[in-house]
Amino acid sequence: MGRCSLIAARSKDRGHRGSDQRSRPLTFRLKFPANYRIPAHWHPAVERVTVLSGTFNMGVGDKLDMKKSMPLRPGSMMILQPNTNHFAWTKGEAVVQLNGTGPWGVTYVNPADDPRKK
Ligand SMILES: [Cu+2]
Repeated sequence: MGRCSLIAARSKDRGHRGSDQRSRPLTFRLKFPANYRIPAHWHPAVERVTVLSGTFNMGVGDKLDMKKSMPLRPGSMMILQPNTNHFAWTKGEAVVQLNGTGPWGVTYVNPADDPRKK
């Protein structure tokens, strides 16, 4: 599996990997390679996801389930309330913009899925 790369932001990929304790608006633009998986996780604040290119498949639930996801195409948006377990995956490359507000963080439902521990 390739790596998700951050295209534009002031910090490293904190969208799905790290945290930011400051209270401020955050924007991350991320490029996901084909066949990428983001295991189920949640954030402490609202996450607004806008797809810029490609198809980004997202779903809500405690476990990544490709059958329970929705394909989001360029221009589509998904808004997730705080503490909502969600997951995503790609088949082809996709570029996505995340907007959130700090304090920001990511908690994986299954701690073993946490890429920061790998
Ligand atoms: Cu998320």
